[in-house]
Amino acid sequence: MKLHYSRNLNPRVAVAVARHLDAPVEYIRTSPMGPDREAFRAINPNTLVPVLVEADRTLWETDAIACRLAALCDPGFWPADRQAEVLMWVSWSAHHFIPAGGTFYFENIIRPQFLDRPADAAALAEADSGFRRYGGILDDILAGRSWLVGDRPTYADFRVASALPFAEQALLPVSGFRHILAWHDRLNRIDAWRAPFDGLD
Ligand SMILES: N[C@@H](CCC(=O)N[C@@H](CS)C(=O)NCC(=O)O)C(=O)O
Repeated sequence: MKLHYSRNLNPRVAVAVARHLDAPVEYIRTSPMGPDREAFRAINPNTLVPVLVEADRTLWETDAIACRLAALCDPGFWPADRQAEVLMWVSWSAHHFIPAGGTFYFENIIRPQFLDRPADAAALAEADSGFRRYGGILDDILAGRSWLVGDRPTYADFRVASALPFAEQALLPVSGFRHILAWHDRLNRIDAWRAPFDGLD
């Protein structure tokens, strides 16, 4: 199995999952929008990473890759009896929490590297309001539990936390959310989450 990745937000989650589950994957650092973009289109027509390539199937989308790796390596990471709850968090983060965090990530990390234009203040203001709203919901829930689903880390935790490793550089307004910060400290005790790219290209 080959996992094509870059060091950006979504592939970071996929690599963290693969390493956490000790999945037997070959890690291939890829620039899907770089010079090999046209060749990469055959692997993923979206020209984005991560992509998991197996002998008989190719999966793009971080969530699908995590689902597949959990099924192969540790079903408890996406537990069958709590599948809907994990999916609830995956969906909530995709539609609400990550778009807010992702705007900070894009405007404050990606844009200065690749785009010659100032940060979009209106987009950041909207993201700030979204991050505070949904962050408040997450913080309240985490006040009463260590992990989002059950009593061990699952993919729900990895997915909802996608933007948090970039909090400082992206200027995420996370400082008031003490339960989110404590939860992310717990996640950071997992080597694969804290340093997914250690030893990789
Ligand atoms: N919905 C996709 C989004 C994938 C995506 O946006 N990937 C970005 C990184 S976050 C990408 O490939 N950018 C080009 C690069 O990293 O070189 C997923 O969850 O996998």
